[in-house]
Amino acid sequence: MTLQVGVIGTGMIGQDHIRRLTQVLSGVEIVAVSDIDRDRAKASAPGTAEVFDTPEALVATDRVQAVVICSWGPAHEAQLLACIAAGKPVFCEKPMVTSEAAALKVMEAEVAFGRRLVQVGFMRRFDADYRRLKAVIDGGSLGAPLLYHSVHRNASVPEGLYTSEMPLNDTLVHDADISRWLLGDEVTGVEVRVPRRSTRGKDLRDPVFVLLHMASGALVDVEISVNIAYGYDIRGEVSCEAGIASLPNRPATVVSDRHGIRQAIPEDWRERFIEAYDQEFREWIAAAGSGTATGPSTWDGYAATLVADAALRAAASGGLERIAMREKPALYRAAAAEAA
Ligand code: NAD
Ligand code: ISE
Repeated sequence: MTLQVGVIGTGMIGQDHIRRLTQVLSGVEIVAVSDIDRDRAKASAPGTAEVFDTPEALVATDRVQAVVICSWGPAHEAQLLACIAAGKPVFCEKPMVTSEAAALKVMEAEVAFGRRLVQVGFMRRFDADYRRLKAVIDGGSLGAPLLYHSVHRNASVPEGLYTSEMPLNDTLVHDADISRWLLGDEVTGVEVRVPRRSTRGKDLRDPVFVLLHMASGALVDVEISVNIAYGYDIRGEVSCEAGIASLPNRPATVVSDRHGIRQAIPEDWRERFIEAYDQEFREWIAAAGSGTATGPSTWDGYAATLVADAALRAAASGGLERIAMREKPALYRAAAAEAA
């Protein structure tokens, strides 16, 4: 069976996901697109896909069986709620939403529906390097994880569109999610330090140094730099009781010439995580075809939103900002047990 998909938001990542859904993966067809910029939607529409004037009309049409949301974060809440109301599986790019109140609304709607429909775009969980790192930690040979060092560097971010809050409520959500997943833990508190600013960051708070306090007592430090020029560099190292486990440096085309030996560094997330996005959608297509979702859930989107909110408070207060999570609904407890 071919899954008929509608894509909302046809900007940078929307176009990249349209490419993989039409040129890389099978069992899927894009039948509809929508963007507030109608011309962009029209230019990105593959084959015979219909261009819809509103996301609501795209979600409502019978032709669309499942939805991919790639619009800006603040637009996700209404679009997710429309998909849940229509009972349609939906892949939503991170951040799932941009406030705790919105996360709770989406979670309550999905719980009331009674089945998982939402998959959040935390693609690192589908990356082979991160999966191998998790297997080592879960295997237990190194003992308990005590510290995780996460480095998240972007060569640049779009000026004007990427605002001062975004290192903490748009970029940090990846590190928050992968820390919870790798360590099998929850974040209970957040501290933020803002060092000397990079002059390349203009008005941005850049870089930032974040400390996540985990329920087990483990600590996670995160460097976020969003204008570091030299490339897109993602690193991770877990210090455990009896050893360390790290992500490899990659990708690693080695160039040797008269200037010496150099390794290429990815330009941005599209290159670094290309296989992870492919795998994330492979698994989504299979789940959505059965009317549900897999991987990062609304609960995970909610957890990341709480970290983002706490990080913004911590940047303002300079202190440790605590996080209080709701009790995990049975819908997500069941999903976690299946994934284990
Ligand atoms: P972008 O600005 O290039 O594209 C966003 C598109 O959404 C634009 O075309 C815009 O017109 C459209 N849009 C905005 N609001 C809309 C609405 N209400 N209805 C319909 N269309 C709307 O941004 P982008 O870089 O493609 O990012 C889009 C989303 O994907 C963001 O949430 C971002 O955080 C996320 N993202 C995730 C990753 C990842 O690694 N998982 C990477 C990049 C972006
Ligand atoms: C972007 O939206 C992403 O999600 C990338 O993975 C991240 O590295 C980048 O900082 C964000 O702006």
